[in-house]
Amino acid sequence: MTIRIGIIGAGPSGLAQLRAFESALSRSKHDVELVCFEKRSNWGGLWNYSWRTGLDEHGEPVHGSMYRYLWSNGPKEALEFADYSFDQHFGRPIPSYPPRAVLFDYIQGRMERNNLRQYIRFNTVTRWVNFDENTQTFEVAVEDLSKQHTYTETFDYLVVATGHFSTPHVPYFKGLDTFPGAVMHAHDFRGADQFKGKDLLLVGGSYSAEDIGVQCYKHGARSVTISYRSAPLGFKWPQGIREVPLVTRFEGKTAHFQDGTHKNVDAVVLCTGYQHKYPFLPEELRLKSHNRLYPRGLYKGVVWKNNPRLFYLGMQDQYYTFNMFDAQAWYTRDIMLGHTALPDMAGMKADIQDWGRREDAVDNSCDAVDFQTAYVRDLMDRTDYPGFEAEQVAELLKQWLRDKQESILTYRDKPFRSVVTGTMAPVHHTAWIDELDDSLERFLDPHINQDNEVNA
Ligand code: FAD
Ligand code: NA7
Repeated sequence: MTIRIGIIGAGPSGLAQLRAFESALSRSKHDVELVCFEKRSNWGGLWNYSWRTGLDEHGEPVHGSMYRYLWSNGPKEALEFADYSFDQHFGRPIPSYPPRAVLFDYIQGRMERNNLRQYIRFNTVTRWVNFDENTQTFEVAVEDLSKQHTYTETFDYLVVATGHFSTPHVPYFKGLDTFPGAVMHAHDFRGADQFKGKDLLLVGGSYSAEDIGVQCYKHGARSVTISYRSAPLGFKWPQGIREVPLVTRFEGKTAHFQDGTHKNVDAVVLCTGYQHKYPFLPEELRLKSHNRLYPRGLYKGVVWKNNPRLFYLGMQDQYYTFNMFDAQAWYTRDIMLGHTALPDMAGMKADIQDWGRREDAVDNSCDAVDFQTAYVRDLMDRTDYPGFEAEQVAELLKQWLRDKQESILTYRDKPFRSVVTGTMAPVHHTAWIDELDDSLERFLDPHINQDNEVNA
């Protein structure tokens, strides 16, 4: 009997699931039918940039949180697909920190090469999921947004790959309602241009505050003030960026901070993180978590313990991204194909508790890298995903952490060696701080030399 598998989302995680199945199906025959629902008109998830904010052309919440001038915030060698190298895709070595469009091209290349678009129903949003205990199947109600047509399909297994950096977490600070300038969440930030010459306040102490801060500095903001809750990011900031404790209230355009200081600002960007949100799932199937390395309730970080026919991909806080999604997808594929058996409920619970204890012992970023490396290694060892040296990637990620401590404005200029091909990346033709053009064409232009001159 044909096994029907539903996948929700065609971002890097959902695409990893399609690729994992395709790799098995190309080697031996399995009676499997794959259907991937993607609410947007193209694949790539967050890497498929949208200028839109708020609601999209169909009146659906805009998924995208990425912005213009977004460059990879970690070395590409830490996320390289083990079955599709950067060298293979671009035909030559490229620098270690590509802009968004280049990574989108890379994600897309692997899918096109394997003809995987055929499985995806674009412009199709998942509205509701119901699990039928009698038949042990999922009824998935979706809407074809182009045709405004709603229908239901039945699946034996369901994979949720809708990402968790899309629905903003928006706290209130006293006086924000009468703040006279722009107030937005990082989810709606689309580029630094509008803050040129402005005094900007960012609230938050993690990746979004760090990156939006340096982007706005680079593109000409007059000042960037980063207001943290728990701890400062602590980088050696250039003049023009500083960190202050949490904002307590706004009076007009004046932001007051916990340490009694204040600052007049023109705009506020709340870099206060995202919510796990799965409005299409009933409560008994819904993951409830904050952004963490090991969301509870998921065996091996992917199997919904209370219903092991349901899988979640990519729901972790992420040091590893594309290659971790691959390891997850290969593992869930093997469960669905019956190649890997799951332990009983007690066994799954004990394993979740064990990883939970290990997560609780994580004390700093290096520990977090080691934790996620061990997690990826555990998954890879259970599948035939073409193994990569995760332990070498861990060293590379720790170097990246040190590079950022050394210089938050130049860490993106460093090259790394691929653990997949052994190739050393070239140094980019232009230092990141001087490069205002984030297009693929300019990044890959072989005629621009390191003095930023164009050779014939
Ligand atoms: P997503 O990329 O979010 O894709 C989810 C997909 O599901 C989307 O296409 C969406 O339209 C679809 N979807 C959602 N709901 C529904 C529904 N109801 N029905 C149908 N389809 C639906 N990672 C890095 O490795 N390097 C970086 O530099 C980096 N920078 C980042 C910068 C920002 C601002 C953010 C927010 C994240 C960044 N990330 C980065 C991490 C990012 O999470 C991953 O790279 C990756 O995009 C996660 O893939 P995903 O498929 O799990 O989720
Ligand atoms: P993160 O990494 O989840 O961080 C969220 C930040 O927001 C974190 O520093 C929180 O402070 C802060 N936060 C949350 N609530 C508040 C309130 N109420 N007040 C002040 N500060 C708050 O999200 P990011 O958006 O930075 O990064 C997500 C992804 O985007 C990441 O993977 C990158 O690749 C890009 P805390 O430190 O907990 O005190």
